Amino acid sequence: FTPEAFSDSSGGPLYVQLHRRIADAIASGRLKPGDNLPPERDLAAMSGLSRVTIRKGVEALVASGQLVQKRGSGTFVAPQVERLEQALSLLTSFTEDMERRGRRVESRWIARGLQSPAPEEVMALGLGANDLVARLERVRMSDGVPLAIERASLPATVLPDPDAVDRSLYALLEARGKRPVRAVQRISAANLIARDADLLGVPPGVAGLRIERVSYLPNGQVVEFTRSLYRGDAYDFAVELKLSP
Ligand code: 16G
Repeated sequence: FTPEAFSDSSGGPLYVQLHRRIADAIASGRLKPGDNLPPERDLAAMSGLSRVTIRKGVEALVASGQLVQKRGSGTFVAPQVERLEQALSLLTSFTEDMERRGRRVESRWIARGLQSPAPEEVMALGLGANDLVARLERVRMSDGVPLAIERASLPATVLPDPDAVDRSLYALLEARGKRPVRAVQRISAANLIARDADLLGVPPGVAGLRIERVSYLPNGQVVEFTRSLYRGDAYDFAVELKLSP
């Protein structure tokens, strides 16, 4: 961060140059997760840039999740999560996916109970006018790291007692002979709004993946309509493709 490193002409706005230098230092490992960034005034003295420029560059890195600011103790390189590769062709549960990797599974309950369904739940679950829906809302975590927010809706006929779900919904359904055997899943991009970002411990606006799963019993009855938000920095989804015969 010497004054020579920042040129007025070639590299675009100065705060963008600063942003790029810090991002490069993180990518190359010269700055490591948990490292404390020097205070704004020291960075200004080292680089010859104004404090306003430093602040702008740092704020952009906080917004993109590469730096975190802790009140009273400064700015740090954000902890990195290990990316998980998740196969898309198997109908597995979060608990199974994590246990297969030898990871600890935890969930934080946000809400659960029997309620009147919203229009999209009526549609997805094929409910009648007076039917109830069991809602399970959890933050799914592994080894202490929040990975996804999951909002599952099931017909009350399938799950009349949402409080019976302990660790694994699929384990409970399996024990009752109601484990789904087929599902349709849709994945799309989403920027995480403040509330969801907060639940996942990431800055608002960062990239997430919205996943919708509708699962079926062998007789075609819908078991669950689950809407999840996965951290974009934690998942790679993989699927094997074959040439059609
Ligand atoms: C997975 C499923 C979710 C299912 C849950 C059950 C996706 C996108 N979602 O997270 O639909 O309800 O597993 O997990 O894969 P559990 O058995 O651990 O409660």
